Amino acid sequence: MDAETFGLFRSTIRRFVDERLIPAEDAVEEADAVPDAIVNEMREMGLFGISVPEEYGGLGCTMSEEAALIRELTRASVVFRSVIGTTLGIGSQGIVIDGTEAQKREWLPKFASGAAIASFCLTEPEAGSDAASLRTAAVRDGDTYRITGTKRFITNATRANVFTLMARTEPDVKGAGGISAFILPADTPGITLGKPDKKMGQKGSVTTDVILDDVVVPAANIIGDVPGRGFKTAMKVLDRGRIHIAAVALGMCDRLIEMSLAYAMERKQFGDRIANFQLVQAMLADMKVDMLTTEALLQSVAAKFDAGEAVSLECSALKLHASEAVGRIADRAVQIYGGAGYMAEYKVERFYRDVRLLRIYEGTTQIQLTIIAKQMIRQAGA
Ligand code: COS
Repeated sequence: MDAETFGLFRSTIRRFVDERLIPAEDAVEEADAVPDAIVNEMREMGLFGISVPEEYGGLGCTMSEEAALIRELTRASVVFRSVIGTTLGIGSQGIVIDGTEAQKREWLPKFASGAAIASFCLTEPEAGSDAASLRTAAVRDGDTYRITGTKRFITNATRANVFTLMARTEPDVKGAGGISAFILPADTPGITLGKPDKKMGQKGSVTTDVILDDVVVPAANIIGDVPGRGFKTAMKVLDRGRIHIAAVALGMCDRLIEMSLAYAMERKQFGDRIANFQLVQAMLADMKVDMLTTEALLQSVAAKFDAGEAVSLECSALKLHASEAVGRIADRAVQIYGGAGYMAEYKVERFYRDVRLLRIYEGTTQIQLTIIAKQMIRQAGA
């Protein structure tokens, strides 16, 4: 996309956020659902196609461009981003990165247009941070596999037309090597969904269990058509996803700072606006520093990713920093609002709950630390 077209697209998203999404936030929280009308508008704007290469009908944005657009979008409640997030990110990227040409031709145009929604099924009841211990079994049966198991906390499972699903195809190989990634249409017989989870926050973004009971899928649906590579595919998808999550965090940083500054400049105590008190100023300044360091790190990691550099360590550092930074910013926002910050109508308490998930999904802060340290040790030994 040339700079002018990109700039126009970005301002269109900004207008959509200000005029359509922010005014709808309360209703979405109340109903615990994003209205279909908004999903359709996102589809018409081309938001589902951000990351799909142009040759498959998408906008072919670079990671840096995607991050800038997602930052813009997540000035509104992060649940709007969740509608498109799995399709342009973790649900589709396994196919983009490792899929065969036939798999790309079949699925990517549908993702790009928003005609098909994708979800990512890695986590299981007993396999969260230790993803390589997953137990969902895919047993070879002629030209097919029969899959049985349960996937947990699957975002957009209720909307999904297709799952990117990791299952163990070699029962004797423990750990990462025995796992394959499948493209699994959601209407395949044997798939049922659990009840929507009741969550701390992010109301409007639905997660459920995906239960698989002897689900038959063609062997040709293994991503890349090579069994045993699914864990690595998932890890590559998550590296990229961690940059995306940092952009989500940054959008929320922007919004929380905007709101806190406006409130501090308007709210009066002790005969003066609270923005004039140095202890409040310290909180505002700390928020800004957290935002700027996140912004700088995001731009640098996304640029390296776009240049094709190996940035797994950097993706983890970025995701860790961004998610912790927005957590601190949300905490300070509640503090600046004071009693009002604890009350639902002022919204910051909602964002405080919403951003808590960012430190957990797509790899907890603790997992990011272990990835960083492991890589440091590996690099030192090289
Ligand atoms: N890109 C490519 N390959 C990768 C990779 C990456 N980012 N990370 C690991 N791999 C490869 C390794 O090179 C290794 O391959 P070899 O056996 O050929 O050497 C294989 O994958 C296994 O890696 P590793 O030994 O590091 O796996 P572990 O089980 O020790 O740990 C962690 C993997 C903890 C990093 C992984 O399980 C993880 O990211 N957990 C968090 C999962 C998560 O984010 N869940 C969120 C839910 S999805 S929203």
